[in-house]
Amino acid sequence: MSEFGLPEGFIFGTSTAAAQIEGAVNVGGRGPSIWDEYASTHKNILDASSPAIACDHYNRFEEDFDLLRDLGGQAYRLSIAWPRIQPTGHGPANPEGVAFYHRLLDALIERGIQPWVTIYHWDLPLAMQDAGGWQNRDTIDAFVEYTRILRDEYGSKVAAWMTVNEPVVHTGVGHAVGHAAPGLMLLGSAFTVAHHLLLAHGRATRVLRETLSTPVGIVNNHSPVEPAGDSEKEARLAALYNSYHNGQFAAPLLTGAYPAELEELEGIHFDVIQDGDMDIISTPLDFYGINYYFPTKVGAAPPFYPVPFAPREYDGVPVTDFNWPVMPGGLTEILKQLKAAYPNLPPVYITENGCAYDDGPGGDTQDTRRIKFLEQHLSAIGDAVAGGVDVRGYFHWTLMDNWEWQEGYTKKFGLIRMEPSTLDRVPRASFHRFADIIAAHRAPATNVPPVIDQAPSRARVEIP
Ligand code: GCO
Repeated sequence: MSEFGLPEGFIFGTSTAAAQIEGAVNVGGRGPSIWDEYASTHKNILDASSPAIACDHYNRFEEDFDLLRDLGGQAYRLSIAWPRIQPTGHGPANPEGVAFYHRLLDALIERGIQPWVTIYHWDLPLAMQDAGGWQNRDTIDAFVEYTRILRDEYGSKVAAWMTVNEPVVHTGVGHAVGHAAPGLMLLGSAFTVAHHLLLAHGRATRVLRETLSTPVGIVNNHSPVEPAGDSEKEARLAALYNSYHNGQFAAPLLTGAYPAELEELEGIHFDVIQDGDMDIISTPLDFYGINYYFPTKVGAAPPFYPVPFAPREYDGVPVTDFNWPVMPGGLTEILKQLKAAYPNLPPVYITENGCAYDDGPGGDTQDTRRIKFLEQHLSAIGDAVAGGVDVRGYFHWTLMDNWEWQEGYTKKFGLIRMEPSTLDRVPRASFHRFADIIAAHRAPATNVPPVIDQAPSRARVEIP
């Protein structure tokens, strides 16, 4: 047991996504993705930046992985950009893209770091979107082909596979309300997208297992939900939001059925589900990835709102630069809730957790808030472990400040400060604190009193 109540064998790492760090969008035969398009056409990025450079990790990954080695974690979660492997989402693999990820994986392995690979972290090839994207069931077949390429190329190098990242955010923010790529406002009918992403997950899982015995999981964003007040109406809205945010993804994966009450939401119809789909979606998982950032308080929506519920702020709770409440207890709570709701929950890894804080001039140069956030969330995991949840690892979001989607470079989530104008990397105090936590956890326990051997040992006998 560590300082935070984390079990022996618990692994530590950091988590990143291709579109947020790689840059080099026109290099090596990569095709455009929906995020390149969203950032350029829709002018929807807070600081008008784009993923074109991001952290230039494409050219600097050796330097970044040296820092990762200094951090000392056992594992690193990265994503592969589909448009680098198949520029249009179809057809033969692009040799330069394939070679790039071989170099990347080799560089990790050489440094003794396990590569944990996300197959899809939201960067759909743009040509696929033009053909209907995730609303089109054919995209699932294309995803399976893409997965087969990754399996055959990288199967011997990858330590764990994660099929899809946060389908709830990609569906809700990207396809229901249009605040992220591909910028569609399908409202309830975005349920088709959710269903297709889950099916893509299930089919990819089966394809990986045809030839590999590597663990396979999915990554879901989860948030415990509470009602804003104690009326029956508010309790009902909170339950409905819980079904939308958590149940819509956990239930089909772990029980083979969507929560029935989802159909109460306008536009959600289960008639997109075809025979056999739920069996594929509920293909058993080797592990379950959870991204946790904050809990959600839910009240009634104002008039003309497309859904009946709306989030409420927490009073008197500190917030990050993203205005997200810092509530580590929510992590313990959601872990316990998921375990109670799904007794067959496989071993859990926290695949993302982190906070945006600027430590620039005038900011928190000691990085104390990020350190506290990290420590409190590790303790929250320890509490869940003590409560019987099998949590086996923690990936901090994220290694270095990156291109934070619609927020551009304005939100600083990194253990390493990355200056967009110079691309310089400078580890923050939280990097050093995390390195110490990892080292202490990995080192053999030194605070255990030595066992006193009652029987005279040979050495003792030999002493004159
Ligand atoms: C996610 C997002 C990350 C974000 C992070 C901070 O998986 O949640 O994929 O890419 O950068 O959540 O907002």
